[in-house]
Amino acid sequence: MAFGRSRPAPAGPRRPPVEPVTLKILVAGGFGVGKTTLVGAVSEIRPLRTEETLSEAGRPVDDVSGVESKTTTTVAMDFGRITLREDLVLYLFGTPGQDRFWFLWDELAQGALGAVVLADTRRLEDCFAAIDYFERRAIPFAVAVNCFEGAARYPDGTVRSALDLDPDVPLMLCDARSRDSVKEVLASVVEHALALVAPRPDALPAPAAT
Ligand SMILES: Nc1nc2c(ncn2[C@@H]2O[C@H](COP(=O)(O)OP(=O)(O)O)[C@@H](O)[C@H]2O)c(=O)[nH]1
Ligand SMILES: [Mg+2]
Repeated sequence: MAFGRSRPAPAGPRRPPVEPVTLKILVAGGFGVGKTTLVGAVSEIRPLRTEETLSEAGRPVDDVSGVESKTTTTVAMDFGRITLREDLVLYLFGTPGQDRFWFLWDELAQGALGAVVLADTRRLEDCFAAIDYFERRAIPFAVAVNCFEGAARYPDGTVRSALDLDPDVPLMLCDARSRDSVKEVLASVVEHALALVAPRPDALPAPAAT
């Protein structure tokens, strides 16, 4: 589950250095829902954006009729890092939005602890594909509704049933531009994912009676 190691955080005067655990979290959701914004809001490193220009390879699948001058397609991938706690560092990977980059999702999903699915209540259906993807692969995820101004607010139950979420999937509101808000979302994903992978104390056999 650990995705890599990073350098120990600087030690305090008396405390031994802490080697943080590093975990990989995916950030998914429809186009324009705020993935790049979310990664940028929390990342301690300048978010890396990989721009790939695919012209020949994309020609058969990119419908450029009417926009014949558009001979390139750009895919941007977001990557960032955040120290959630002294001993816990997250690497964030934004998933590409375009349908034909699903093969990249499989690469990105390797070793991921969990995922955030960003949703916009004005077009909830844009995140169905991401939810399906994580459900099928049993990758723990939380849904964060990015609260754009002007988007209607709905009760949790309404959003849950529209997305057909299992009751244990965390659902929260967030502002992808706010570091604190995004940190809360990430903490919730980590907590949810760890609860699923770690044996629960109440799942342990009861001690034998003496
Ligand atoms: N008002 C508002 N705008 C946002 C929020 N999150 C993202 N945006 C804007 O929405 C647009 C799309 O966001 P972006 O992060 O690029 O979406 P992506 O396609 O999922 O990466 C950008 O212009 C952002 O500035 C938000 O929480 N509130
Ligand atoms: Mg983006």
